[in-house]
Amino acid sequence: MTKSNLTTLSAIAVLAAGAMASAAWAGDLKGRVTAQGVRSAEGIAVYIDSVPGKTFPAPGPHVFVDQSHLAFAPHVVVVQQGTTVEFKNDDNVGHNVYWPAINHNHKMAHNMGTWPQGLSKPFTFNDLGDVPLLCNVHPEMSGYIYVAPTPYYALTDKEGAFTIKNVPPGQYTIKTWSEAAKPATQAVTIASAAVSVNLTVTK
Ligand SMILES: [Cu+2]
Repeated sequence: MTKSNLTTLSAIAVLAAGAMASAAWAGDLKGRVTAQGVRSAEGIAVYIDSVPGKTFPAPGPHVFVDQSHLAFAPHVVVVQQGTTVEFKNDDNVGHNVYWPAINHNHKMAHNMGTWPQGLSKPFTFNDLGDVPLLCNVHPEMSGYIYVAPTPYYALTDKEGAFTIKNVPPGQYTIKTWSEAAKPATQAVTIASAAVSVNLTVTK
C-alpha cells in the first residue's frame, strides 16, 4: 500500500468515526404542549428555530396537501424551508387554491388557480412562516402550511405531544406556531438521548 493510500484510508476512518459519534449523540426531543383558552392542543407546529453554524439544503421529496371532500388534507402541515408542496385535487369539482399572505406579509399573496381532479400543482415555499390556505370557490375550506427554518420540527397530536427526531446536541430555542394560539418560545439543551420539554400556549 502506498503512503497516499494510507493517508486516504485514515481520513475515511476519521470521517466514519465522526459520523458514528454524531449519530450516537443525536437524540429525540419529546415534549407536550398545553393549550390554554383554545379548543385543542392538536396540530401545533413545534420547531427548532436555528442550529448555529448550520444551513440546511432544500429537501428533495415533495409534500402533498390534498383538496379532498371540500377540505384541505391534512389541515396543517409543517415543511422545511425550500420544500415543494403539491396541491392535489381529489374532488370532482374545481377548487381555486390561494393564500392571502405568508407570515402576514400580504405582498406574498398568491393564487394557484384551478385544476382538474387527479392532478396536482406544485409550489416551492422559500419564505418562512405561516401560509393560510383558502379556496375562492368554497369559503368553508381552510388549511395551513407552516414553513420552518430547520429540519427539526414536529406537529402535536391530540394530547399535545410531539417528538422532534435526531436532534444533534446543543442549546436551542424551540418555538411553536398554532392557528389559534400565540407563539411560544422555550430554551432547551440537548445533551443526552432523553430530553423532554413542556410548553404552554395561550390564546
Ligand atoms: Cu374549493
